[in-house]
Amino acid sequence: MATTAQLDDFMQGLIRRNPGEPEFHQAVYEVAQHVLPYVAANPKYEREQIFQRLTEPDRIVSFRVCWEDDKGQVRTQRGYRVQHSNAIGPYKGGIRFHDNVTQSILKFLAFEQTFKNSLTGLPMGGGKGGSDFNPKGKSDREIMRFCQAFMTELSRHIGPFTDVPAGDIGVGGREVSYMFGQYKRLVNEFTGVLTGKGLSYGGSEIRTEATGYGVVYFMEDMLARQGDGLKGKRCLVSGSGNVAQYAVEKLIQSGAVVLTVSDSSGTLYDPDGITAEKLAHIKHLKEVQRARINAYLDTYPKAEFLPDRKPWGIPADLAFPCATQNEVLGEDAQQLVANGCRGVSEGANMPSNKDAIDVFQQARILYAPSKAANAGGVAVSGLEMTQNSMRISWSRDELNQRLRVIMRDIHEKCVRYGTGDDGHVDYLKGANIAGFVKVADAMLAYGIV
Ligand code: NDP
Ligand code: 2IT
Repeated sequence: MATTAQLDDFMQGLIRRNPGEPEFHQAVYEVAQHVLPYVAANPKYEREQIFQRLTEPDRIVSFRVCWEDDKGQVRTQRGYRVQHSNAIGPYKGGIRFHDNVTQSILKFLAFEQTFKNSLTGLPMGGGKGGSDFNPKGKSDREIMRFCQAFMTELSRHIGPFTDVPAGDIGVGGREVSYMFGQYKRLVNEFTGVLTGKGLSYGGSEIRTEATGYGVVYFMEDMLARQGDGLKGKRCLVSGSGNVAQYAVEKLIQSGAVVLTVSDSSGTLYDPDGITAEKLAHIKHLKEVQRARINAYLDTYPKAEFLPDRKPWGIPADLAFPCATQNEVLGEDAQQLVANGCRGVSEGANMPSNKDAIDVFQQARILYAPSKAANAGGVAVSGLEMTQNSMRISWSRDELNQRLRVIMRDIHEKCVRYGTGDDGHVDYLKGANIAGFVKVADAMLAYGIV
């Protein structure tokens, strides 16, 4: 068995080889703590150094992106694509536009994506890309020019059998469409090279909803295993973008009471609960007006805005972090647990830091890690690829049912690999090992490549 000393040694080597990349170290540690002991008990993986090889991305492309703003000024940004592993399918994963994007963040996201995509059961490898471009306050034309400039270089590195990007923070339907339009112009091919496209040009029903819906489906399955359900549960959601909006939608449909959403300026607390009508207003504020979340108060003045605060201090039964990495720290987790929170399902990637996860696990509450809970988005991206290859479009019902089944399968895989002797399920351990095994077996079959 791998010991704490072996884990420490392994991490020291990783940190030495990847200096100044704390998010990448954090993501690898989270997986290594479970996969190293598993590998030690399964020597075929150890002999072939499978996990060590998986901590080195296949390649990282980094490039200059120049564009012109509305004032005619030249702007220079950095673009990246981290192609982490194509062991079980073409590289697949989103593109993030946010001013805090670094190589470390994209390496952590690409690493996580490989395990997540494996869990979906679909043939997709892992990758992630993005830029330190800040889309906030930019005009529509500026967004278009940036997306075109970004794709002009990225187009050399992607393709429907090579690498299929999609959206992530700061990249939604509008940005995917500008990038798809530019790829089509450059390559002169109409092909499923991006997912999250518009419905009239190769996009899939349910892709917009998939991540948020899946996060709630996963919570539903965890609760059902304990003979419980979502009805009447008070829920905290962070973020107010794509994932948060559709998590809120599914929670409302399931009879839960959603008390919060948030953005980087603070938390909106609506003690009466966010209804379907209020959610429609949030979608309008965020997608059409591109306003800040506190604009909600202009229409619903009984709600409260808590500037610079996260939702985690408000008493509730369940929490759904759907904004960004490391948004739930140890003290946040302690507050949640002290207030009686019984379950956490992660919509964002790596929203809980190590201290927070320790708190959840010691309290033995239901904790669904992002690579399992938010896999619904990339799963429906995989179904978009299938539909593009077959040149057909499945119906909304068909896709929602497929999403539901995929989320249930992921839950079962986590239970299979994560159940301890006392019957308690460690969903993080289950997701890490189940995600690893499929990729590892493919790598074993290929030999040393
Ligand atoms: P959006 O850009 O649609 O929304 C992001 C939301 O998170 C906004 O409300 C934003 O607020 C908030 N946010 C972003 N960065 C920060 C920050 N540094 N601090 C506080 N709040 C922040 O992105 P998505 O909803 O698509 O993505 C949200 C999370 O879900 C990310 O972690 C992403 O990786 C993950 N995810 C997304 C999937 C998808 O299909 N889109 C699939 C799986 C995971 P503000 O506007 O103020 O920045
Ligand atoms: O983190 C994620 O899984 C995503 N941003 C979605 C990736 C995708 O290819 O749909």
